[in-house]
Amino acid sequence: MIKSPLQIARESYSPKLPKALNGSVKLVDGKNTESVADQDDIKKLFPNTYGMPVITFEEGESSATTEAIGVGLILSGGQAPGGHNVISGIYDGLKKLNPANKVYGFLGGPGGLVDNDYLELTDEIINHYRNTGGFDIIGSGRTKLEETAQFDQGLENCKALGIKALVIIGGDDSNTNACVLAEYYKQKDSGVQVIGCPKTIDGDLKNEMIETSFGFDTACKVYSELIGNIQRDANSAKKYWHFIKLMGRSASHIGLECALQTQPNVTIISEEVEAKNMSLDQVVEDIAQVVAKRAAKGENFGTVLIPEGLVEFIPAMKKLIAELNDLLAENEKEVNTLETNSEKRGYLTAKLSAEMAEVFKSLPNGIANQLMLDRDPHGNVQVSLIETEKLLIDMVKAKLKKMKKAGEYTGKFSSQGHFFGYEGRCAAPSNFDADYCYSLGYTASVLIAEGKTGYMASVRNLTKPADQWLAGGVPVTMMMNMEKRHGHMKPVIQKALVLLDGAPFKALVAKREDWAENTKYVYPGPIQYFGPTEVCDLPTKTLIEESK
Ligand code: FBP
Repeated sequence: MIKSPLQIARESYSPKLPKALNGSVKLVDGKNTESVADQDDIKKLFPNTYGMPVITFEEGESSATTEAIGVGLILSGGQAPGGHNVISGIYDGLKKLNPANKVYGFLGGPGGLVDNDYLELTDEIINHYRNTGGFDIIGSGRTKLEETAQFDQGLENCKALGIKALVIIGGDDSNTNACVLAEYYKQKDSGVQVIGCPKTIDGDLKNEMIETSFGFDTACKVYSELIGNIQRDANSAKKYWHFIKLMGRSASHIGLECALQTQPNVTIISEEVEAKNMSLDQVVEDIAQVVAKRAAKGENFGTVLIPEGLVEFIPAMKKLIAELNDLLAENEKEVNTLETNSEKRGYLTAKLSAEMAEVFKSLPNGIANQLMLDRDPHGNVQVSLIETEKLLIDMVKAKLKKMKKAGEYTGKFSSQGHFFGYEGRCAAPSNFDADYCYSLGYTASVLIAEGKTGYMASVRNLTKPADQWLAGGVPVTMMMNMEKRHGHMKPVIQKALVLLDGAPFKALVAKREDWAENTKYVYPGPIQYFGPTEVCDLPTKTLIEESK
């Protein structure tokens, strides 16, 4: 492996741990828990793992097993900065308990467990990956574990390797699967535990016990650096409006965090669009008004941040996508036999409700085709493939043309479209993510050694210095509710969307009119790994606002 000087320097960074994890750890049980909603359904589906207490770690006498065990790790879903530190935290935690403990990484995501494709992790391997970005140590994948046959095959493979626990490092869907697996293995009395770790740059796996998912901090810092650079370019050349779509799937947490870091002219928050029942045309109108106001001051440039899930939140589009999801699930074979997009569109239009057929017919070809693309294995529309930034540019251009004719706009509109997503998912983790991920991994190793299953590793109090962080475990069933997936009601971890009465959104609302008309850009610059703590160790603005 050829290493950059930064990578070599970062290898020797020692991630910080919460105080309770530095020595012997005592587990303290809290109250028994309930799921966030649909308690009766969830309880019935998870009779063996429902209602367990929240666990907090304290310094004190440990009751962990020191008998040598094997542990299997799975990276699941999209990459997020810090995954390698979760793995090194688990590895170090387990080796500290007993150097004879063995750690296996299943290759290429959950599929590796079923296919028995694995790598035994050693000091030599781990040391090359400490504090680095990416998931390339073992790779990731989106295979959904849902069939009993997959669970049984996985169990057989674990038994053959002497694996007593699996750690699934993933987002809400992967941790839902982890919980289903934990329940199944417990019900079978199989002796294999399953622990989850909260990963996703999207920031939508969070609740009172999980303050943030790992990777969100670094990814937002990378995007904010890029947005800042673009804003500095815009403010220098003064000739382009930049429309920047940001990853994040459904939730707008990334867009909101980047807005708080960079102060762009327009920030669209999907959750607000839905709450205000806005049409696409109204979203376009709002942007065009800002363009016109700035043009009146001679400022024919600006930035617009667009969450990638926007189309799913425009009420008419949301209804259309829900109908299309069901139709595509029910008629998968027939749809796949159709060759062209226009045949598919005709076939689906005939099956849609009359109201939605009209909406579908009114869409430009590009976006209609994108809405018909295959869903991911969890039934989600692949919003990263929908070119919303281009759609909005075209619509704003058309609106400004009309405004010009009506004498309401006199400026010049030149635009550039961008999409930031993959640029941030494998960045070298910030100090925050390096420490947080290592702590999550170490926490998972303690939960395993204490014989727990159906828990997610939790590290809280994150705006404080790392030694004051609180580590422990949260039962995954506590985060669940029932939702429609692939046309059926399923138990899933409730997705955390941007709360319109939450402090981060309110912080945006308080400033956005000023930022719209006036140029108040902030240029955050690149992530700093070495230097003063007020530059290098800052958590996200979202966490800071939420902790006030
Ligand atoms: P996870 O939810 O698995 O962490 O993935 C997040 C994400 O990066 C989304 O923001 C994005 O919509 C999606 O993955 C892209 O998926 P893919 O990597 O399959 O293109």
